[in-house]
Amino acid sequence: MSDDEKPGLIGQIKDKLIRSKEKWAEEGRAITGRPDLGHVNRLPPGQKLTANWPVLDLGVQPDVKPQNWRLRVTGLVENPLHWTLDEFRALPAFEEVSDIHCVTTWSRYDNHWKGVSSKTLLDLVRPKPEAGHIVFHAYDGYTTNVSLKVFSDPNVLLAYEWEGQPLPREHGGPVRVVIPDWYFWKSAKWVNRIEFVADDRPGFWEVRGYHNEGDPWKEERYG
Ligand SMILES: Nc1nc2c(c(=O)[nH]1)N[C@H]1C(S)=C(S)[C@@H](COP(=O)(O)O)O[C@H]1N2
Ligand SMILES: [Mo]
Repeated sequence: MSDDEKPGLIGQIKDKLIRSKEKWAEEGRAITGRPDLGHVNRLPPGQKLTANWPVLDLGVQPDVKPQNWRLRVTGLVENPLHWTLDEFRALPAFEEVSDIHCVTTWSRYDNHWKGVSSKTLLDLVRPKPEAGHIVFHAYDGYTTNVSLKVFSDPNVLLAYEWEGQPLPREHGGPVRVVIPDWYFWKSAKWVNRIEFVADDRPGFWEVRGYHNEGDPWKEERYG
């Protein structure tokens, strides 16, 4: 899918769903006011453990065929690169087990991911000194932002497998971002571009009442 096709998809998003999530943000829903800064528990405050894996999206699940998937790295890097899925899967693989915490209050433990670590990607593209932030762009028009520091965390990856299987389409396959230390809205599904920028640029939910960071241990849900 080319970038030109994206505005059509974003036009189809479920306005009602977005409105209700915005309303949650306005009302501060699910804030317990009991931060667990010491991480004595595994379950962050206000979260409920789930065994299944809920699907959340904007009402569109782009059908990106493996042969059509591309990932581009743009912006403030010394070495802008792009990969096909085969090329991406030929990069050094990184495997990781981590917990998911969604701002809508479900958490899921022990997800086995395989993909390319942010470290491998950063070593290849070499961010310029002025690059301080990252914007993820996805095939459905979704965007989300993190600092370069957060992206550099050793548990961050671009995942193409979950539990030993290709990442399912509804969960962002062929490739999604996984940032375990932040609420899951920061983990862009169907990622197709990683943009390095100097100044922070809030993404889709960040401009609709969600926190700019998203640390579940501090309940950074809405901001
Ligand atoms: N491209 C894209 N990525 C996205 C979203 C989205 O709508 N589009 N939703 C975010 C939100 S709000 C959540 S909670 C998680 C949900 O991931 P899951 O459906 O695999 O559970 O994806 C995040 N990444
Ligand atoms: Mo979410």
